[in-house]
Amino acid sequence: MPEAKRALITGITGQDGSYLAELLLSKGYQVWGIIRRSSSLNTSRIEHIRRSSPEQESNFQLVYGDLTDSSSLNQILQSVQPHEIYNLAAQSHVKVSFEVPEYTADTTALGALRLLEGMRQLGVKARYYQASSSEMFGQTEADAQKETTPFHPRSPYACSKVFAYWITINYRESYGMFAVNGILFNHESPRRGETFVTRKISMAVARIKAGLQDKLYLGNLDAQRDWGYAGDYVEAMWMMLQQDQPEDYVIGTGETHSVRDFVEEAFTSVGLDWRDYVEIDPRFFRPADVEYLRCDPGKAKRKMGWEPRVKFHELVKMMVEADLEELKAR
Ligand code: NDP
Ligand code: GDR
Repeated sequence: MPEAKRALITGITGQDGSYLAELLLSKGYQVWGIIRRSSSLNTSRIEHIRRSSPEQESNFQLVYGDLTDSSSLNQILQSVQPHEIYNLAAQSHVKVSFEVPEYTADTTALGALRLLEGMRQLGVKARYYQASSSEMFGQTEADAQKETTPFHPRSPYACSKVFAYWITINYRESYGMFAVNGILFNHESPRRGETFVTRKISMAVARIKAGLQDKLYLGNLDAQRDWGYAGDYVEAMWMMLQQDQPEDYVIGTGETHSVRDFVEEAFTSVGLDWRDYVEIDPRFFRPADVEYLRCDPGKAKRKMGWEPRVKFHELVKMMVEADLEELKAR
């Protein structure tokens, strides 16, 4: 039997890391995930994998490390000798990046460099995926953003992602590495972090419906995003590393909706009028925001045959229903 492929995932405890781990295990990979020590449990999104079949469990290994600590990263690279590396770890919250800009750059920008340089120095010949972001387009003039659209980042987070994007290309061009950027537009799921706007809304709708909450406080309702489903997007990550040539791709649905649309759709799905519950709180505005994003995913469809399966309406429904179920299960 051929040796199983080994994949190393940074950010495995996050939304995308958990879906990607499931996908790779289903394809027969051995999955290694980097986790951080924390005072409270941070593995809730991957506990079900650890508790699944003995075979799956033996193909799933967690190791302690941190993107700010090259000694831990180098040790892991050397011992795991992965065939594929998915760099999903980041301080990923845009608003928080204004509060902790230096830490955000250390993890989100320099973290990518530490991995790439570790691979180079140790001679690790893995294929490398960099989790780049539509936030890099920022204040964009384009009606739909694609691989060639210029960047205008609007936050310390987005500036850090621009560095990580270019250093990935630089290592590809300088050292012939198979290193690619997936420029992913917003993608959500029932596992989305609770302080991102979609999950904040779906949880509030479920709690208001259950009589546990009266109001939902939000910031900018006019911002428009291209929202897709995380489960679809991790497939695109894997596909990018299976191509003959290392290339960068934008991944999104091609549709845009405002935060207000999301709110309306979510409240309507449980028979409520959002105007009775939503209040604006200036605390949730950012020093600079990204007002409009819409992906042109034409290249991903043409070259990889990737297409999103879940669109806006189903996504909102999926998230609200999951939060209603979670409340019932308590
Ligand atoms: P999450 O915020 O859910 O997960 C981030 C992960 O990174 C967590 O596992 C977190 O660990 C880990 N992490 C944070 N800092 C460090 C560090 N210093 N060292 C090691 N690990 C660290 O993000 P998502 O899953 O939503 O996103 C995955 C990646 O894709 C991120 O890089 C994000 O910026 C990017 N991205 C996300 C998009 C989206 O819409 N979701 C769109 C485009 C890009 P812990 O659990 O311990 O905090
Ligand atoms: P974003 O996602 O900044 O696009 O980054 P987020 O859900 O945080 O914000 C989307 C838009 O909603 C507006 N908004 C609010 N946002 C939050 N979090 N909380 C609120 O109360 C609120 N009210 C209005 C924001 O101003 C913004 O315009 C996400 C992250 O996953 C990044 O890591 C990723 O790179 C990008 O998506 C693509």
